[in-house]
Amino acid sequence: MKVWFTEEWVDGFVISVQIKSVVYTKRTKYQSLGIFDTVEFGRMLTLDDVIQTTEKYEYLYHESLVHVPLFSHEAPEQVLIIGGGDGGTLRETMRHPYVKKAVMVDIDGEVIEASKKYLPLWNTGFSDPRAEILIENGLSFVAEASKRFDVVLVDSTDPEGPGEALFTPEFYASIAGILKPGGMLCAQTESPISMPKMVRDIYQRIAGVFPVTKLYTAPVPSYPGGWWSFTCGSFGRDPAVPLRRPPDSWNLKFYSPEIHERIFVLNPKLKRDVGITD
Ligand code: AG3
Repeated sequence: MKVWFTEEWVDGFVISVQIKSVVYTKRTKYQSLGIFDTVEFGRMLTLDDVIQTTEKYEYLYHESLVHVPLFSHEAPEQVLIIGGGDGGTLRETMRHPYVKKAVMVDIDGEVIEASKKYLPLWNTGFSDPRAEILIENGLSFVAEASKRFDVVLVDSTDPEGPGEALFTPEFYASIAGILKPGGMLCAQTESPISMPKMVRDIYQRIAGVFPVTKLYTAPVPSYPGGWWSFTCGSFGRDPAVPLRRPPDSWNLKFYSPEIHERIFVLNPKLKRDVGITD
């Protein structure tokens, strides 16, 4: 018998992933968590029946979210990660020798615990002495933080349930308030192909706060439409210009300085959909 996990991508269109075994499931205080071994994607984490990360394709998402801002910032020493409980964003962040401290704030400690136990590929950053893990509401954290950061990475779920607050204008304004001079925000901003209106709304909210706002995209076959967007905001620094290159020893699979420059090139329909005029 074949067992399938199904996520509804949009009305009338689902993706189904064949399950080999159920590794762990839990109803946490905030969401339902599932970890599965799958036939095609390897190990997979789901939250509220939405695919969050898969062994086969996580590099596309995490390398894109992290290395674009970290390589375009002059000296990213203090990094804040909001969300990212699986650890993939932290793992990529900790590769950077510039980083003196990375604070990761996730609302759901049970996602972190499960990831530490069952997601060996993603969890290597947790043990880094420069990493500080806080189980807290990200919205309140940024609203109340006294510390300032060079780069803020928002690695949230979709704007439904616990992730919803992490797409609000208030949240982006609070982030702007805790950035150091030259600082930069970079957030995952949903699917440009299957949710263009959502991407537009999020982009416009970030553009309402940051004078420099730039969207880039990467393929992620396990997310709706197979194509994902990220948006950076800054007060001057151009996130599209890499200042350093990763050493070969990192063995990255997607990111390179050449990719960095190209992923900011957007097709005409996407520009129109999102309201980008330049
Ligand atoms: N966070 C963004 C996942 C969004 C996926 N959406 C969906 N499948 N509808 C990923 C967390 C990885 N660190």
